[in-house]
Amino acid sequence: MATRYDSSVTEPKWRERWERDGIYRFEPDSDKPKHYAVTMLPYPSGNLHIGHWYAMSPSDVHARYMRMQGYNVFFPMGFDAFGLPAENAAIKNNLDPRKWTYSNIEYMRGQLQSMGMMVDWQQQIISADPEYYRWNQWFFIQFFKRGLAYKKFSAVDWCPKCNTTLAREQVVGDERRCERCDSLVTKRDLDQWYFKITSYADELLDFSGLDWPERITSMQRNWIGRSEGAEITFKSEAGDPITVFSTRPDTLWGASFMVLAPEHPLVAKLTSAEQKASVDAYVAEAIRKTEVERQSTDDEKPKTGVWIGAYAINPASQERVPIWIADYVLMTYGTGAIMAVPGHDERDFAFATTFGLPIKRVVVQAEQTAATPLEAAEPAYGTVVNSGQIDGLSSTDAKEAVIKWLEAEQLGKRAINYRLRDWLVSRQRYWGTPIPMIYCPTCGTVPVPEDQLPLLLPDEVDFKPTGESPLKLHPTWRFTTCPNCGGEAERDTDTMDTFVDSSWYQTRYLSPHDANAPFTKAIADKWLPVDQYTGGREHAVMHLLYTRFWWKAMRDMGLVSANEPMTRLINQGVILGEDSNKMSKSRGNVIDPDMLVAQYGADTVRTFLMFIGPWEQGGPWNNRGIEGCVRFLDRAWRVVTDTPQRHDAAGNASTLERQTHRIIKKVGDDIQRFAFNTAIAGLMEFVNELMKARETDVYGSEQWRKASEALTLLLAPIAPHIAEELWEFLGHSESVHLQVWPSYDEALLIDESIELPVQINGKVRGKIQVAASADEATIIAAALADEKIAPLVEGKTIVKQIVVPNRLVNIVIK
Ligand code: ANZ
Ligand code: ZN
Repeated sequence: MATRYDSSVTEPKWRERWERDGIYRFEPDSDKPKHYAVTMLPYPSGNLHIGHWYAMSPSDVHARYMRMQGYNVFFPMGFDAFGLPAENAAIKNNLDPRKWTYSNIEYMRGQLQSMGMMVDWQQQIISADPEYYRWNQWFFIQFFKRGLAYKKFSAVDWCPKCNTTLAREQVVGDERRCERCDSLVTKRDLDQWYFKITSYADELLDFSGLDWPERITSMQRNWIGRSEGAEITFKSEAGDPITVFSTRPDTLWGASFMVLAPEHPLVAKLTSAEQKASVDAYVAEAIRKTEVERQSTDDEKPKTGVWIGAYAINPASQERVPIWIADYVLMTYGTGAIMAVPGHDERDFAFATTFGLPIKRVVVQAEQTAATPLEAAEPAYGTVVNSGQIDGLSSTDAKEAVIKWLEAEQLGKRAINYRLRDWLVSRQRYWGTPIPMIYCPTCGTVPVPEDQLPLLLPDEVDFKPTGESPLKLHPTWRFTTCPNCGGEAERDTDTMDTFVDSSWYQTRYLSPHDANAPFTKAIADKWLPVDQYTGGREHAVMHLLYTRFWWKAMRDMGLVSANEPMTRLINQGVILGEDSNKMSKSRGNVIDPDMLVAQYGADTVRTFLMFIGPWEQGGPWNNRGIEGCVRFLDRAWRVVTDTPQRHDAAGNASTLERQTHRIIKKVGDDIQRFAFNTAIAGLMEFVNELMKARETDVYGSEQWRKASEALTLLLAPIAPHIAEELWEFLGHSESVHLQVWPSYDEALLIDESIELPVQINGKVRGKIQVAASADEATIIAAALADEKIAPLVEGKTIVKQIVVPNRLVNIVIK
């Protein structure tokens, strides 16, 4: 009889053995088919939380399963080590961000190792290592050379607390708060670097070949926001062309006024002397408001605006239309000017109503006529009216006709607009990758020569957030000579957005120490793209869009050949506190994984996390639930290792065989689709079946041995330590993690069938064949449908139906 299982002894023992034997070592050259699994790398905040466990350990289960399926699996891990928290800790506690980060990494690596993942730590990457960020700089320079990185002076979103610029994606909510610190975001004019993600906008809308969740692709689609329409040029009465973007060129005849964004460059020129004072006042006010305040489609919110004292000519109707400015028109979208069609656009309708401007119907529905009054804007497509030569066309056909006409008359052209903006990458902070650019008064912007990379971060800096990069305040760092002319020059003192680091890291894992290239081509050609990516869905529009952009840029540089970086993506849900609220220190509902591991062992924590519910949904933590998993693993342990008290009752080896084959199929299928909870539920049931079988003479038989081995193998991905211990107990010397996933026989999946006699009023009248596991309702239905029984009960009243399990069916009729 085996001793009780003690995770505190057994788990570290196996992890040491795995490490010693190198069973998880990356073998890029093996002949087996490759499977590259990546889970989003953690930020070294200092402590692993239960959310990390929830994201990573099930990913490890799938990776291990694929390995047992015969794949050469690579499942690496790293640290997303640059970023603001390190710098903020430095400011607050007077610590060196480097020390803070690297000591957190040391600690967290230990925590990660306690999970028992199949990670080869020799392949780890740390984005703050110069050997890593040097390639960020190299890519930056390649992007610059290819026109994918450019500098622009512009008003950018600025977090006054973090003292840095934010990418549009980092400004959250209607109130426009900083994603990190929740401060209200303001604007600032700065000279900034951008990556030209917009040049891939159309390609980024194409998700073909990707097995990604629909919610992620649709968020990306909305984020990119492609609108098809036309640019149409109106002319002011003085002859200045004013171009608008419209998705509804079919409504051109209904454009009864124009609206320019207050910042529009023509405002100053077109404004009349009489209107100048009120226009200036309005412009000053609008610039202070945030974009979202301005964009709000809230019906309650009154529309504001000012007539600028000028008119334009509608190029289709030749009508004279007044030109207004209003803050609901944004300078950052389209052309910053619109043709207002109040009959069919809600915002224009509200504006026209407020200011008494003409509202004209140019679209009708079936039950309407050209004279039907408009009570509100009617944005729906229909049939065109009151529009000269295009009257009678459907809105869709009219769009095409108007675009063709505009193009022929040189009054406009077909146009596509995107909501997507270029990726702002400059950050005025220290703890990031220095931007490898030099400004020479003679030669202009010159990249740092590639053989001088990495351009290292200086050690001694003052971190005080001043709004300027600490690199700029360093006494010497920024002063250099021009690589071109040798004259005095200055470095760019900003660092890169940390999303740069995570945009290509999956390629670096393959060859983390390559000193000649971002990754070793021969290995990358074989291993990329990533087959399975896992992580949180909060990364839908930043990381997951940036990494697709980066990949396409790498493809166009000839570095990779596939079109997408990660073929299959699965997002885990969120683990909530036991009170179903988000875990937070202030609520006191935070679950500490270290304590759980100390109390129950990693295998139990892994098992419970996967048992909580569908992985993609997440759910609340439950302290009672974990006890259930303790009992399950304990029973699994005992069923294999304990000798039963008695095992002399008659058992059925073929039933056990069927149960075994069925669970093999179920667990494999479930893990394959990341349905861990049902896989574990199935295993729990199987352990119960084994518990029963072991009290019978099946115990000790060949089939018994097969069933216990199958149980151990099926447990291996989920509870890798216990499975290893059981495997050894079963007499094997090679690791369970090097074994092949057990196979099943289709024929044995079909339920065993039994024969039941069917009585009518106590007399046997027939026999039926039903599945051994059939429930009562199925058995009765089969009995009533039987060709001998059916005619006997026809027209009679059934008084009672009795099923004696495994024995008989009795139907009492009158
Ligand atoms: C005339 C029109 C008639 C419009 C109609 C809509 C409905 P999406 O779909 O988001 O691309 N627009 C264009 N530029 C704008 C700007 N800078 N600020 C605010 N609004 C702007 O929206 C495109 C529509 O939004 C455009 O089509 C334009 O109004 C407005 F029945 O033109 B439309
Ligand atoms: Zn120069």
